[in-house]
Amino acid sequence: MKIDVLTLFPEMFSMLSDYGVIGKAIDKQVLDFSVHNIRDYSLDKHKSVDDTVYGGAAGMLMKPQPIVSAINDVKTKSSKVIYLSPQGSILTQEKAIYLAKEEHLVLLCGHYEGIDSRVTNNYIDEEISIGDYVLTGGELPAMVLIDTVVRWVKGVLGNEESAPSDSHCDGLLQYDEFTKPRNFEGYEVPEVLLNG
Ligand code: 21W
Repeated sequence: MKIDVLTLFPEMFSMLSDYGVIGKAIDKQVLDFSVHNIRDYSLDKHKSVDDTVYGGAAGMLMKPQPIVSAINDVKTKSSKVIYLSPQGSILTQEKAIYLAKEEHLVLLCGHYEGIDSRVTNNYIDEEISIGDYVLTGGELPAMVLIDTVVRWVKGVLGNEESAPSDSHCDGLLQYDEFTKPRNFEGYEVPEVLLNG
């Protein structure tokens, strides 16, 4: 799978590529991962990426030119372009499994008050939110999406198959789990679990 991230804060993504399961997937070349700074695509003499909102609303919006130039630079016929947006449909396990089947994801991270609607209306295949709370940008949501999608890609987890199909429930099962020691500060592991 190939993933390209478009963001104003590319450094934030080093925590994904430098550690853990995602870092290993990149090392194993199961995941081809690149991050692009939207500011590098600004044709403006000050490399500006935002501007005021028509109609007098407060705040700033990301302007279309740098974003669309960045999308056009990375996308191919087989790309799915996703905008991480508070207005998007909420990311679910089912959605993650479906996205893991895609060849190429382009993830656009917004900042300020969002992006010009001509971008969302004409250059984006899908808008995804990670939940009903307000963040300051799309970078953390993009990392959440990558983390949950990539573990469904074949070869990413230790075993050759992808995450087991019932793992939807695995982490949510309602039984307690214990490791050593058998007695921790007076708290015992239940007797029934000690043999077998
Ligand atoms: C928050 C962007 C609020 C825009 C003009 C004035 C991506 C996110 C985000 C953010 C607004 C996700 C508007 C869960 C999130 C994200 C930053 C307000 C309306 N336009 N999932 N006001 N929560 N958040 N836009 O915040 O970019 S996925």
